[in-house]
Amino acid sequence: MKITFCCSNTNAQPWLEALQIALPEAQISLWQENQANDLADYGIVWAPPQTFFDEQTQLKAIFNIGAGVDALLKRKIPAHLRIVRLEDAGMAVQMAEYVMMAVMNFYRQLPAMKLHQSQEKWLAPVVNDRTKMTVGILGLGILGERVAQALQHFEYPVIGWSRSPKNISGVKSYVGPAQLNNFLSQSTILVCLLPLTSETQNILNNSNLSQLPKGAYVINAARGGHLVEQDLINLLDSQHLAGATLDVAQQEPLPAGHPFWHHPKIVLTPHNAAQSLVGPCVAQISQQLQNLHAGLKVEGEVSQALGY
Ligand code: NDP
Ligand code: OXD
Repeated sequence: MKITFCCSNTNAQPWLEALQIALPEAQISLWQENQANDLADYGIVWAPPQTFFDEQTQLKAIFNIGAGVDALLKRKIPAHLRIVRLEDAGMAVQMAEYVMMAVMNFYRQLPAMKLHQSQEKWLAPVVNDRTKMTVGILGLGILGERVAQALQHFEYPVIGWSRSPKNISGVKSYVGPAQLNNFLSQSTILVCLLPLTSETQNILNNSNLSQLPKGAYVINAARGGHLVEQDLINLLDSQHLAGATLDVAQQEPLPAGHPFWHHPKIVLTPHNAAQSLVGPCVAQISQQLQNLHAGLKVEGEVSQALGY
């Protein structure tokens, strides 16, 4: 079988080496433009250009080196082409860690303590009531569920919102647009772990964020396209929201002069909440690719219609 690897902004060498070890029978090569004669059966990709699809006309399936497929689905992709994304593959624990870092930073009031430190004050902030620190997770999928477990370990009340109902122990499930306001009005900390689709784009807007209780905290570790950035800034500046941790932005890297760089209530990280690590990702992709090739069940298939 022939596999072509096309990942922008990635050092391809460690991936190619690990893939060749995992799939010794396969001919694996780095995709290069204008080599339309070299047609592969499978693609392993991250944000490929449209030319990739225009030239690689014999592909049976593509494997996305990431959980989110929003960038991929911007391309014109033949409807028959099967698309497989990563499910967890070492990302869920990283995401749980990231969200816990942000939740604890807020709940344990680290910025206030840093300020006291700079003022040489040995002063403990008033303890927040944990039972009132309900964490609402938008998106109770692979990552959202793992995050819910981590939060429950530290006894935060957790609720979640998704398209279909969920049965996760201790997590109240809210479903669809009709239950969104009820869910938001109870979320003292809001965590976004939704895929970016036409339905979820701009979901973190003034109207929805205003439903959060006064003094709420927002964590967006999903996609920049979920957040209307100016609405967040207005709600932070008007004191409705206490702060935000953002791993993603509408434009990445964040452009020079963007208000997020220096906003005192925003913690910004460079889209590294959960990274695709070569070992676990290659293990999952090679297994799914072999399953698909053998006509067996494949996990992580993406619906082009739903957009995730
Ligand atoms: P999943 O597909 O497993 O979960 C998505 C969840 O969102 C599901 O619960 C789904 O509901 C819900 N959902 C989707 N559309 C809607 C909608 N219209 N209304 C309500 N709920 C909806 O994805 P993952 O958990 O694996 O990943 C989530 C996202 O996290 C990725 O798409 C990616 O954008 C982002 N990500 C960010 C990373 C980072 O480093 N910042 C790293 C990895 C991922 P249902 O279960 O009913 O289908
Ligand atoms: C992903 C990401 O979607 O890293 O996997 O953002």
